[in-house]
Amino acid sequence: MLHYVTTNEGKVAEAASYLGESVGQVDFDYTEIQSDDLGRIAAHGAREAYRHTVASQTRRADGSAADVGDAVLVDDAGLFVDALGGFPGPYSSYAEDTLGVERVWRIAEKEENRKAAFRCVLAYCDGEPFAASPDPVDRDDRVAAAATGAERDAEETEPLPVKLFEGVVRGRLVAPRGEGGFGYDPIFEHDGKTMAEMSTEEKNAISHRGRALAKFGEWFAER
Ligand code: ITT
Repeated sequence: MLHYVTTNEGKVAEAASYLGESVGQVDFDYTEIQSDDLGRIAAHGAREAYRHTVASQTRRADGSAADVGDAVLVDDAGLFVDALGGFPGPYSSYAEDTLGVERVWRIAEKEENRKAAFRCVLAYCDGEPFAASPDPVDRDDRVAAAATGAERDAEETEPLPVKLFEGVVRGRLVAPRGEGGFGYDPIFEHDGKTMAEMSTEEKNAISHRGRALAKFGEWFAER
């Protein structure tokens, strides 16, 4: 059983559509450290989530008890607007909560260059080390822990390697269109359609998350 650790139902729907029924949501709000590197944020989250699952009985989306110690997958994503120096980037969730998607569009609308990228990093941890492969492994437990002031904890526990899978899609910002998807989907256009105008399958075929899931799925099948 693979635990998809997120508070965001939209992400789970996309992951389940890609990876099938073997994925269960763990609604665990891990600490998001401050960093401009999504990989570092996701890796820190995956360690915390893994330690959380081994320490406690977690629950699947359907309410049944999940096995303790199963693998976790954390998904950290963001919208990076070229003309705004990558903003909101790692602060996308904060910007959505405070400004709202419509106002992010209003800010971007003033710019001549409306190009943007969506990035997603999936961070996988099952407590075991990894063989060499093209996708990077984050072993920087102590540095990430120090950023949250949890240095002592990291020193007292075994460092946990975390495998990272990244996906990127480029597009441009437009006035909101479409009813599907979630988050910034209505203002992000790729190939003439906003992501909110795509079905889950269409979005997965080209999206940052779909691309990261494709890399992860191929690697996980061998694991
Ligand atoms: P978790 O951290 O619990 O997974 P979250 O929604 O806070 O949930 P992120 O920090 O990764 O997740 O999300 C950053 C923001 O980007 C947030 O406002 C999301 O709604 C948005 N977002 C992430 N993936 C997206 C996607 O595929 N399409 C549109 N918006 C997305």
